[in-house]
Amino acid sequence: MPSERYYITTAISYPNGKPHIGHAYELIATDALARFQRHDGKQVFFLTGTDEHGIKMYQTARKEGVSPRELADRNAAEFKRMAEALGASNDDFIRTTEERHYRSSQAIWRAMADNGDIYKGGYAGWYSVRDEAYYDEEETELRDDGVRYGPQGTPVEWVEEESYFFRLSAYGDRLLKLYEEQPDFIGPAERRNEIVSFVKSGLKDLSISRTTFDWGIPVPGDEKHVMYVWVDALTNYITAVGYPDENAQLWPFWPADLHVIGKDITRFHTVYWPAFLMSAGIALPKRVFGHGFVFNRGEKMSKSVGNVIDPFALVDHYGLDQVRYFLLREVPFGQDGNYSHDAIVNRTNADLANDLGNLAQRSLSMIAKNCGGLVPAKGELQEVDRAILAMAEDALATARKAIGVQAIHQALAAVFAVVAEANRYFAGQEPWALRKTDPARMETVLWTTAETVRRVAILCQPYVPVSSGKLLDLLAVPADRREFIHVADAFALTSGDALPAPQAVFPRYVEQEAAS
Ligand code: ME8
Repeated sequence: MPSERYYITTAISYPNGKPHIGHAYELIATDALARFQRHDGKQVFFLTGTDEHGIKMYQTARKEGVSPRELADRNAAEFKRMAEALGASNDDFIRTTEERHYRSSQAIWRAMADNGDIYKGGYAGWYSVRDEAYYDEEETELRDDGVRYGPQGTPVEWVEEESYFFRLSAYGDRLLKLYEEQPDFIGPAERRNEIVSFVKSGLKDLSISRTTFDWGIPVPGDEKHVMYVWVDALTNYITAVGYPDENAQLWPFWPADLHVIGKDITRFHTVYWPAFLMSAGIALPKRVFGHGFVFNRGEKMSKSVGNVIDPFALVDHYGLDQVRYFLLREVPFGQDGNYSHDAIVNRTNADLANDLGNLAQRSLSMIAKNCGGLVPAKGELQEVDRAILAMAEDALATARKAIGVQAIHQALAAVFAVVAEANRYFAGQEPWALRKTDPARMETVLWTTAETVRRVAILCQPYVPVSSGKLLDLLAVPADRREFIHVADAFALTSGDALPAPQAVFPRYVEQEAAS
């Protein structure tokens, strides 16, 4: 039976430098969302990549004395390496300097031109290289330092040149209609409100080509111009699924279900991008979610971590699943958040090592000792047993609802509420005391606990895939019984099945300074 398709993307990062924690955050969150849909039975296509053109790349390369292509090659390799280090399950990694992307960007340009939406004119206005964005004078501010700044706090410079324009001004009403008819198009709600009022205030035509440098995709028919980097950048989402070849194998994935981006680039994704697509006669993505920013709280972390902004160092130091869990649990998705050594250590030790790790370790080692290393005999279940098992099963529905609106932290909280309750259950049932008084009941309690751990481990896979996999291995759950449908009673642990020797899955973080 062909399953439902789900197409999800991250923003594509500028490889003008090495990846930082913000890039890692976005990739981890999008990976969790992608994995969730896969475990929920969908056919997922998950895309990430690098945005390699534009004046920022050009200027950085000049400063470093290398060609833009060399700079892009060097750093795109780092972004790919980061995707691996973070356990990202992306199905493709697009680089905008690839041939397929030139073809696709030139095709969308022609489609917009054929629709009468592109004309040649002259541009004079403010440009931020850091944001690769044009701003209206009213959006800029001349500060005491004599420098003019744009709305994101980056310096702007006056630009005057011949340029092609996109007739964005003609799309205001259609965009407002889109936001109204498809209220889920922009999330979270604050972002939607900002964009609606931006569009209501009136849209100007958008300068979409540059002539002062040549690091970009040539404008079809006028090679003196290169495309404005955002025209080509946004197009990556359709390039990867085969545009302009609508018979491409992956094209049925379009329109994308979800573009995950940072809040600073919401305007590009919810105003320019749908307008370009409308103009070119291409279906619109279903939803754009603008997540918040993560900041270093500024405290010194640990000597051995060195530069903690570096995602590789974070993963090396704290462990992959620990970093993933922390970022996904601690920062409500959509809001800004902080990360700090203490906060990561606290989540690692309290939630992962103490709550989930100990639950698994204590129940599995009792099983190893008292049940001959076999799944315990499940006797008649009591109300308490049924309650914890039902809670674990119900967490799936709660998580599904939360993930539907990208509330990743709530989905995780629902699963960890089960873990907390399971610990209370285990402590309350005192299986160690039952060992003497009622061994049959002890086995039922241990079975119930192990079965709860199985359900929790299945549900944890999107967020902490490596550790969840280890837990499922310890419960001898076959690889083809790890999807969300398998949380149900019908797939519960079978008494008498052999289990491997238990091992600790979630190590505690021990302060190195103190340990040495
Ligand atoms: O914006 N916290 O690239 P980029 C969280 N090439 N997210 C952050 C962050 C932080 N501290 N810093 C950056 C671009 N991000 C364009 C995108 S898409 C067609 C083109 C997020 O390398 C940022 O919001 O500056 C964006 O979603 C992504 O990282 C890449 O940022």
